[in-house]
Amino acid sequence: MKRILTIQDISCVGQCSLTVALPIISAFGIETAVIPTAVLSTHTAFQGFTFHDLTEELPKILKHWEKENIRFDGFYTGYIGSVKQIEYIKDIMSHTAHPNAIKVVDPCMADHGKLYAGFAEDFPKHMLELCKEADVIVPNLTELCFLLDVPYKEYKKEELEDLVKQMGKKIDASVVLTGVSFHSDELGALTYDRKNDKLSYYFTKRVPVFFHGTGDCFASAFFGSVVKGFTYEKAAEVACEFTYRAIANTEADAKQHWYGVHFEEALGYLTSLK
Ligand code: PXL
Repeated sequence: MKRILTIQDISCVGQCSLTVALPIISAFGIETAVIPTAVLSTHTAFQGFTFHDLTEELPKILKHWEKENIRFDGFYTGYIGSVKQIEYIKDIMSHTAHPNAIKVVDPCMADHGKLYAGFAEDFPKHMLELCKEADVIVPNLTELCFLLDVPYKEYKKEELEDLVKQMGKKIDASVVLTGVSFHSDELGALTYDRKNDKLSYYFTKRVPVFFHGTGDCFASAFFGSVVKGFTYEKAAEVACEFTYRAIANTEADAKQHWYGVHFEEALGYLTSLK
């Protein structure tokens, strides 16, 4: 059985980051180890959340793992608790990777044109450094714009394709842009496979409600698919289908359950993949 490491926060309530990554990646039959970057009472879209930074735990954890000779087949990073963690994460990856371990970075820091609460204006330039370590990154449009330092606005199809290629070139990695839509009734992802210099799209029906945490569901299902051996194109398809199912499951409960999606009933889709 493959063993991977995912590094992101624990938001105790909120259905995002580790509380979704752990069950979703496990559903692929992959052993999922974690490093929490911070503990929050809820994710940052709630008012008045608590935040306990775990930055200085990271080097201690690595020191112990080195003694135990612990290695991983893949890494998936999400919400980072501090700029300093980026150097620590690079260290952890370089000391604990099996040869050919796959590295997925979700530059989780922004949405709808704005950085998440708590991130300084210069955070994207630090996140860019972590992206350079990745084989593939999974930004939304806001994150892509911050990483490329271009305005956040609606882009035409050809412009978007040019932006993901620019991004891939800048970090020498593949790029899966999430939340892509050219018609009001569809939503999907644009994948730029850098090695094959190939673009591909996958769309599902759009559920006309916004929920938090869908990027984390997407990234977790994408990562699980890649570790399982699927191409980036196929992995993006699986992630779109899974996220669509999770969102559709939540639509009727949107008022009460605004903070995340009911992904649990969609896990069966992942366990049945061949
Ligand atoms: O879903 C992304 C995410 C992860 N972790 C924390 C967040 C968010 C989005 O708001 O606040 C703490």
